[in-house]
Amino acid sequence: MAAIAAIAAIAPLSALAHGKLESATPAPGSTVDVAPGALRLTFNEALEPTFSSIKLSDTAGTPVTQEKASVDAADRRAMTLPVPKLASGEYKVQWVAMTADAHKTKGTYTFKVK
Ligand SMILES: [Cu+2]
Repeated sequence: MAAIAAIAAIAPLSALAHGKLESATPAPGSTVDVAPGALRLTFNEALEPTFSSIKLSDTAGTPVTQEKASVDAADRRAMTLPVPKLASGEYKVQWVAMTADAHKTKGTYTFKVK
């Protein structure tokens, strides 16, 4: 019962919360053996596709792809970015997330390809 009450108390707050990155593939700060075919970022709330984006660049700041991120139709909290075959090295992910309340949040993280 206490748990249910706690969830009920939290629910209205999370509906108003700003977009927050909950998980990503590859994970922030990780080193992957195999270059990913796509990045997938999952947020705490549904995203507005028009104003949400992912930019992937190498250590020199050069964009790795001109492709645009798309929101997953089956799970609107997730967006994916197809990426070309990545060489070994470090990559920087810059994301912008706009949620249904029109608030924008952004963040940056890196991952490495072995
Ligand atoms: Cu908000």
